[in-house]
Order: sequence, then structure tokens, then C-alpha cells
Amino acid sequence: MMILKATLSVSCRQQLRVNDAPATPTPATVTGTPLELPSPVIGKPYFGTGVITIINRKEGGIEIKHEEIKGLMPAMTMEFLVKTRSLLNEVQVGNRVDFTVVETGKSEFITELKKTVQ
Ligand SMILES: [Cu+2]
Repeated sequence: MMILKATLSVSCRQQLRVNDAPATPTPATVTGTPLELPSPVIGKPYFGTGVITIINRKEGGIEIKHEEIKGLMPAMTMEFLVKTRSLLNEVQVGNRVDFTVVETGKSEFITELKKTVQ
């Protein structure tokens, strides 16, 4: 459990460094109850939803304030890399999005991204 915890936080910090954004990461913490960290399956797609906070078209990254991604991570704000930069073409900061994310073991990257129909 401790190893998983360390891996997850390192992974998220790496993601955030890619961005060079001054914003501080705000991983969600659950107060009162211990945070249950899942064991992600490498290469498996996970489905998430959240709101875009930063788009980094230059680096091909996107920061999303995402809700819990079941089986992958709790709710937090973090940057993901995108598989192809064209995924960023149709979205803007502030958009609520559904996305598919794949865990590589070192980081996570987004393979599908689309605005949530509201
Ligand atoms: Cu996250």
C-alpha cells in the first residue's frame, strides 16, 4: 500500500512538472477516512470526467480537475499528457469533459477527450 501511494504521487508530480505551471497541485484528500488507493492496470483504459483548468497545446498536455476515476485514482486536479495533440483542438478551459485515460505505469495519458453534453 505504501509503495502504491508513493508511485501515485510521483506520477502526478511528474505530470505537473511537464506543464511548468505555477499552480500548485491539489490532490484530493479524504478527511476522516483513509484514502483507498486502487491498483491501476497498465494499458487498460479508464473513464473519467472533470473540468479543464489548463490546456497546454505546446506540450500536448491538459490539466483537469477530475472526479474520482474508479480503479485508477481519487478526485484531484492534475495534468495529463494527451496521445495526440489534436485531442485539444475541440476543447477550451472551463469545459466539462469526459475522457479516457490509460495508465502506463509511470504516468497516465489521455486517449479520448470530448466535451460533456450539458
Ligand atoms: Cu489524478
